[in-house]
Amino acid sequence: MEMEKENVSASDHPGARRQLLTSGYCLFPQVLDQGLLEELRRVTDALLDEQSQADRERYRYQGSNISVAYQDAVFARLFTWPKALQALADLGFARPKWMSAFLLSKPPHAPPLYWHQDWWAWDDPASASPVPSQVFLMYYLTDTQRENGCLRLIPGTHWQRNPLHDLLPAAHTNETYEANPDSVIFSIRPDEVDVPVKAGDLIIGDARILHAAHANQTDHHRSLLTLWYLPDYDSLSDAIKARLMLIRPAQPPGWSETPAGKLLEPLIPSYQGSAEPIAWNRVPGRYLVPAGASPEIVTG
Ligand SMILES: O=C(O)CCC(=O)C(=O)O
Repeated sequence: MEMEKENVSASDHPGARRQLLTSGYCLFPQVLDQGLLEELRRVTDALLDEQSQADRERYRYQGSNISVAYQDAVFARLFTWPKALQALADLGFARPKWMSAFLLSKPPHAPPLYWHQDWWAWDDPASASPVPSQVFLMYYLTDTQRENGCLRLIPGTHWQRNPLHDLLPAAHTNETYEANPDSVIFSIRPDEVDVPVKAGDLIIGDARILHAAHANQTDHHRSLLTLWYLPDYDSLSDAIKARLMLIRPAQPPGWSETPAGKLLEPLIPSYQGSAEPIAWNRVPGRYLVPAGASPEIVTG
């Protein structure tokens, strides 16, 4: 029995859900295969070539901020990748919906990405739940380490207040895009951890967690696909569902009839009700637990 336990991968491990709930992220090694990785590198490199100079400048801290959805059928394969959906199911999320995805690619010698969190419905009581309402699935297309801009995060900040919360402006606003490189939003934090990965590993994280990325000090670009999912869509409030209908990527005409469209269709969220969309609020507020509380508050 013990032997079996030692051989299980992170994706089978019951500890992965506990880690997601208490620390705010977990790692599933080698989820993408080489063929898909190569196709993704080819398609994303072409998208990067098409970027305008204005976008390169505006998103210099992200490296790029390109919404990816319907440009190429490979993305529908990625969003519905069975090993990733299995990882979500192993975490207890058997009926997820896909929300959006972005290509963040740091060119050679690019600056760090600022600290931020990505949840946007902080007025909804679900913001206090130990279970995430929204998760990222991050796939780096190259191996990462500190030198080429790996992910950094502050464990536990998805449920617990941290001194950094008081220092950050709302994420992804002009204040962050135009921040000075010596701003506190780029600071080294005492409680941060690096999350280096191999290409094709999958990091699943809570949208509420504080995270950032190191500078890319190498001569090679470092690409990341961040996919956003609603892990338990049915449980979301109508106000959140109504807002999601306003922000989802627009499908090109006829796309739902294509093989890629049919593949992705079961993961597309829908809402026919008449609720008022919840306000867009990226500032974490009363639903975070004060610093000093025990993680038992999360797992019970
Ligand atoms: O570039 C990175 O490594 C982090 C990207 C990120 O913060 C995000 O996608 O929300």
